[in-house]
Amino acid sequence: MSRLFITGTGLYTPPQAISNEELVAAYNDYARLFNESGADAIARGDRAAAELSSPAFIEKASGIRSRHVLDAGGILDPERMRPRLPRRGEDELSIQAEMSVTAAREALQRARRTPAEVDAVVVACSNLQRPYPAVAIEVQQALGIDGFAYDMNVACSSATFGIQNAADSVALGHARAVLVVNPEICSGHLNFRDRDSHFIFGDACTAILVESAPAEGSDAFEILGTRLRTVFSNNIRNDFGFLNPAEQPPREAGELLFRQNGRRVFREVVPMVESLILAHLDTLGIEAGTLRRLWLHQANLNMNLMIGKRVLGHGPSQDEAPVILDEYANTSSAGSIIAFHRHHDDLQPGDTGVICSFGAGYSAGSVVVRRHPARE
Ligand code: CO8
Repeated sequence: MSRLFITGTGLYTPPQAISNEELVAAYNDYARLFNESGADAIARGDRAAAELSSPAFIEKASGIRSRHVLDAGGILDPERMRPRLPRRGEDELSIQAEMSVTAAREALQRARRTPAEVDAVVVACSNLQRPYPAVAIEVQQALGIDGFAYDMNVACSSATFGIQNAADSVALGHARAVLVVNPEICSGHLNFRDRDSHFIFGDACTAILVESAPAEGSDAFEILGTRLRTVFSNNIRNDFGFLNPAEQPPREAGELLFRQNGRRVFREVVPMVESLILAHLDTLGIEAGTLRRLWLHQANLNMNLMIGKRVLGHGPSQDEAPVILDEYANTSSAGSIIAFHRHHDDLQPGDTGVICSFGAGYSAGSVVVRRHPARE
């Protein structure tokens, strides 16, 4: 069996950001307008009043302080509450392809590789802006890669599932190197009028290069193993899809956006992730106590502290399980990769860690990596 490596990662961060305070001010303006316009119905008991949101609740419940987004103006407009994205022509690069190309170029540069040395592109993310032609093929063309490309979606676990696909392709000799990219535009799929979830997500794109032999001076981590798990659940769901216009009766607008039962997700996913990581480490003969770092999916700070404690046996420090959701919020599949991208330079040759995603499906993925010795 050939050895497999993550040899470079990249990150695209949208320049615009929204703080909790700005987001809540816009939401509360919307809620007041909603209550004023429906005052009679609310007084009759025919309609529930919209309750106000609070920055203190958001930070305490989730650990989120801010989020990067493609367009703050549209989201913060209480009459609109969704991003305003200029429509692009067929002769222009699509938004997701543009984000992907930026992140992918950084991953290639860190891996000391050129597009000519890559044979495949996998775009793996929660939401694709169109079904076809695949965004991955557009990225392949924009980068000048000769080979094959495809899109895939496993919600928040798309990146780890994509890494396993890439590792399999390299191990089987179908590609010398595979680029996995995760262009997450969560703001397009979030209901900014829903007080329970309006604060959860942000936008970003990550890229990962997987190959069988690192180039000299690359940023390499050996993949010791990957393990995936899925268990069906309706607790995180959206029903946006091509059959919507055909369905009778039509769905409510809110059903075509993200919705979840956050408490149940928290309760059910924590033990699923704990057992996935511990069983995976056991198979590889690695003691959890020897792990140098956990790069966990970034959905909720309290969730990550609990998973870290159950895996490591003690509450994890920021050094042991870095948190990026204070700045980025939940960026779906990009979250654990942003944590890895931002927090791996200090690892020493031989240090071992776990990249772990979890989310809708339910889905969870564990990628155990070890810092490769060859490094400038
Ligand atoms: N401001 C003030 N108060 C609020 C607010 C608010 N914004 N929202 C809720 N409250 C109130 C509630 O009304 C409730 O009040 P009361 O106690 O009087 O009933 C109280 O605060 C507590 O509410 P909750 O029980 O809902 O609060 P929690 O402590 O459970 O925190 C969280 C809510 C933060 C959502 C938490 O449950 C959580 O993060 N759970 C984990 C969820 C998770 O991991 N989800 C993964 C989803 S991501 C994924 O899989 C990708 C999907 C695809 C991408 C989609 C792109 C958009």
